Amino acid sequence: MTDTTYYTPPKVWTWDKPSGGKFENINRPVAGATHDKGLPRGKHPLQLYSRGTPNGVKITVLLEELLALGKQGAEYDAFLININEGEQFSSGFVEINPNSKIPALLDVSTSPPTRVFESGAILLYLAEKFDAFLPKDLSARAECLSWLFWQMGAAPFLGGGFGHFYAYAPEKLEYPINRYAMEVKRQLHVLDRNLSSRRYLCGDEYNIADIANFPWYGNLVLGKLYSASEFLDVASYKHVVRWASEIMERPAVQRGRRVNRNWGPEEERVPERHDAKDLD
Ligand SMILES: N[C@@H](CCC(=O)N[C@@H](CS)C(=O)NCC(=O)O)C(=O)O
Repeated sequence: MTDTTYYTPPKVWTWDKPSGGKFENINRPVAGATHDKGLPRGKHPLQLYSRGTPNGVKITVLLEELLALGKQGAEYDAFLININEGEQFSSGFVEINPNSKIPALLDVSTSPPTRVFESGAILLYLAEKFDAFLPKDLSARAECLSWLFWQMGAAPFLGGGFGHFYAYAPEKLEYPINRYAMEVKRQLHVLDRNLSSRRYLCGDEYNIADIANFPWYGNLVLGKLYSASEFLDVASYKHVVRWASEIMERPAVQRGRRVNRNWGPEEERVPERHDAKDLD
């Protein structure tokens, strides 16, 4: 029998004590800005406000892929939003993302500037704007969007569920770890079965569905997320490992995954990117 602390919920929940765990100083039950501060602006058409987490990396990988294709309009400034310090609650950030989460994009090449929030919406916006990494054929496009939206719905169980209770919660509790380990293994099996007959998630072409899924499920099976490789037996999802290893080799992925990263080995950190040379 596991030792568990039982909790009897009160009639009405109130925010009366710190939640504990890694994110206790940023979690709040209310939305909106906590302080008045504008966002910085760089010189490029695209202004990205983000951090090098899996959701942030999706966008910097796509931008680096677009630049590698020669799409000059995809030049971008990537400003670091230090979410551990509450910078996602500044008035400037809330103006472009009322949900106060990275990543958020401002396209200043349109008049007026276009704000885009939610990483899936940003990937779709950029793919449509630059006519790349999104199939044109209606059926192929539907398959791509299905795997893109699958990721948006599935990954919170991996990050907010499994990752939170396995790696970040102040105590290890069997019930939530069990529940989310089960779901994450099921998701890995979904991907593995799909990739058993396809090179990429939607077929022969690499596109925004792969770019969205890679930083979560690719990093997980390559042992770069939550130190959970052994616990989840990630090596058994052979097709996912093969897919992730191939994507990891792409030069744009190698570049994009370093942007807005302000932790880890020095050579992998590029807290802000304002020029291609920042990554060379
Ligand atoms: N569904 C959102 C999720 C974004 C998200 O959860 N971002 C996290 C970092 S990966 C964040 O900004 N957390 C700060 C907070 O919750 O205050 C997306 O895909 O853009």
